[in-house]
Amino acid sequence: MTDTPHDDTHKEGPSRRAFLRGGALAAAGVGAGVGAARAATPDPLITEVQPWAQFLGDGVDVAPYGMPIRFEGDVIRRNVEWLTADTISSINFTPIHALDGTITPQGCAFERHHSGAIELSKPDYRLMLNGLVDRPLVFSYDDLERFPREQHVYFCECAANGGMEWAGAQLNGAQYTHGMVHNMEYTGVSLRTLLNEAGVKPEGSWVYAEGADAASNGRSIPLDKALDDCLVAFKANGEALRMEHGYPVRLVVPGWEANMWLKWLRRLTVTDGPVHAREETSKYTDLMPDGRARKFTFVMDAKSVITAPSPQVPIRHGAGPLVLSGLAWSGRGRITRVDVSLDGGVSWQTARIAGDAKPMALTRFYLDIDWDGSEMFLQSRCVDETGYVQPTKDALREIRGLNSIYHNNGIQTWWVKPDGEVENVEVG
Ligand SMILES: Nc1nc2c(c(=O)[nH]1)N[C@H]1C(S)=C(S)[C@@H](COP(=O)(O)O)O[C@H]1N2
Ligand SMILES: [Mo]
Repeated sequence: MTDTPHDDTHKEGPSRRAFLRGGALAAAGVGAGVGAARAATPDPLITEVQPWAQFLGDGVDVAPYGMPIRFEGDVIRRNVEWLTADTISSINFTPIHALDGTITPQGCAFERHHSGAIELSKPDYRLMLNGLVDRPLVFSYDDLERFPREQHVYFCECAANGGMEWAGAQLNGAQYTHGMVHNMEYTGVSLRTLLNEAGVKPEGSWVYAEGADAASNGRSIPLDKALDDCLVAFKANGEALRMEHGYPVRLVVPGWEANMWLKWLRRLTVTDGPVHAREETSKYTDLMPDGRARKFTFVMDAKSVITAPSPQVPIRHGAGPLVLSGLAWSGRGRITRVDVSLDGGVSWQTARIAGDAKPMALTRFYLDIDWDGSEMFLQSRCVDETGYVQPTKDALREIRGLNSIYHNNGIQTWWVKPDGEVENVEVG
């Protein structure tokens, strides 16, 4: 799906004609503002020469590597103190409520470490590929740069994203309920290329991947997936990976839970089965009500959330034109449709998907409405190319009970109050 132009035929939104009329009236100096624009009244920001026009700005040598302007100082990763005992083995959250588009800047993309982020230089970097292969190999960073490269945009979502919401609405902000996700454009070498270089023996059926950090975070990946679309990546969003995202090299496992996306990738061992040597290998399971556990739930099911308005982004401008903006993604392919409800799932309207929906990547959607100022129960529900429809939280609980932590892709509800404040709630 692509962008549809915002025009008079779009029933739910403020009409373009209303905007134009508002502009014309304002220019003529009559009437109040119509639509989202305001009528022209004497305003010192228009009529007076401002300080920034009276002095010279910074020279080109002031910021060799630029940071966001200080007014955007709130758009940062945040952690929740009570969630973990320390910040070394912990997680923080992407400020998805404050971002737009689909690409997550590395500097505010969530981090999850089991033993802290490590500083590993390119000269010190080695990747070993061994196990059930014809030729065990070692690659330096420079070696990796000599293999044919690929570029893809993918989301990376921790299986625990939304994990605190199983028992009921808990954390008040899209950043906290859905912010264990980021979306970057990766450059790297196909894992298939490296595996073919080493020659996988016929008995090989899994690849055990380990990181260079103290925890190593060893994870087993089925060989089919390793040969399909996994990337050994060294650039994200055009520049080197940041330390916290695995500099200089990380494994990208498209659509699958983030714990398999090994950072500071150190070793790949081809095995004839999954390795359970480490406690973490069996950690990411979903405990069911009867005490049994779902295992190998690698794919991240389709999910969506309205990022604004949301608890951290209340409506400040009152009734009238309002842009509802959100993200949708699926580990099984492209997002084909997103529906938005203003009344807690009673009625639905189809949102606009912005740009091209890429497979296994964050997809931006918008719905332009004319808010009448009454309370709303905002929800979004996405559909992916397999036809899978994002379920309600209650539907998930019916199957999984309340013991789960991982893989909560249920529909989120935001209660928008008449004063514009927004709260995380559940309806039903
Ligand atoms: N080497 C290593 N890789 C790792 C981890 C780790 O602790 N060490 N954590 C995993 C988990 S659980 C997640 S959610 C993702 C987080 O990636 P990010 O920090 O780039 O967001 O990295 C994964 N890869
Ligand atoms: Mo994770």
